[in-house]
Amino acid sequence: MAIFSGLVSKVKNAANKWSQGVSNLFSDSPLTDGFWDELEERLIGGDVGVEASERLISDLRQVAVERRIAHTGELKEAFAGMLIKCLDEIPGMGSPLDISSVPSVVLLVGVNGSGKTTTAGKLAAMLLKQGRSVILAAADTYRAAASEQLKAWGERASVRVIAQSHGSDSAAVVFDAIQAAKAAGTEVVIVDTAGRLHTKSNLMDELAKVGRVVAREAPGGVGESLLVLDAVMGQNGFAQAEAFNRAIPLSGVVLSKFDNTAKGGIALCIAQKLRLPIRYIGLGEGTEDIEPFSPPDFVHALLDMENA
Ligand SMILES: Nc1nc2c(ncn2[C@@H]2O[C@H](COP(=O)(O)OP(=O)(O)OP(=O)(O)O)[C@@H](O)[C@H]2O)c(=O)[nH]1
Ligand SMILES: [Mg+2]
Repeated sequence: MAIFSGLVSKVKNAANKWSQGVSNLFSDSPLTDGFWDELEERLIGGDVGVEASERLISDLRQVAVERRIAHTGELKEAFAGMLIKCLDEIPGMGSPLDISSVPSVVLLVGVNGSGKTTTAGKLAAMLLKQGRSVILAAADTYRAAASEQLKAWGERASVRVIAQSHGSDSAAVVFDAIQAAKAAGTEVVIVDTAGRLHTKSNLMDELAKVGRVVAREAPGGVGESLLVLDAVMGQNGFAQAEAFNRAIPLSGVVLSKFDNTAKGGIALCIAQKLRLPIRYIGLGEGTEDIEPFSPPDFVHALLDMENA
């Protein structure tokens, strides 16, 4: 049953006081103006974003009038439905990796420390568990310890890691990895790229070059390019998305470190502002701490509701 799925229990554990605060607003209390003020404050305070919060509240007010609702608890179901709709209206929300061509290439991009290498390791382990063959490409050739870090993930998951020496061309590493995958018939190449500030144009050009190599060498081109966004950064992480999208068209977001944020509303804000699907959510530092993003499961966990 979906209610026991990893996402629900992990989000419930992680979803902290913020979501409890929102959830507790829906109770036996009479519906007063104070409820609307408090709901708005909590949504905006929880990183849902001003525009999305205002829209949600105006829609919910309409429901309250139409249905002549007297107690806040009667609005909870409708509110959950609105949150799910907000997320579901973005095409591809929660869809699994497209690994239809062999080899398929999955690029992980993002600013420094967002969780790319960890996500690469987790996704490799997840695909392996699904019976897929995987190669990891250590395209972070900047940071001295980067390929060692990826190799440790490779060892943990028993996945081959293609790396070159520190300072070498990251596009060359990706080229090598694709050739190795072709030679071995490996189904998926997961590319861990270097963290980069989206404002550094030379680094963004380098990413575009990696994209061109993948487009040329992989049969399906850039299958997936996922922006790994740190949930703790909240809306401060948004400026980067546009710049990354320009260097390499993004196919979605991995929302990492959700277990560390005190503001679970960021997922809704990503949907509204970035119009990019959240594909996976990171909920810890361990191999298994990644889950496909399911809007109904996520919202029901946030609002502490049973899944329908
Ligand atoms: N709690 C928690 N920690 C995470 C998660 N994902 C990554 N981390 C931690 O965040 C830190 C940075 O993760 P990395 O995977 O090295 O990030 P990165 O984007 O590869 O970093 P650079 O290569 O330096 O740009 C590490 O300490 C990870 O263990 C997550 O979902 N939850
Ligand atoms: Mg890294």
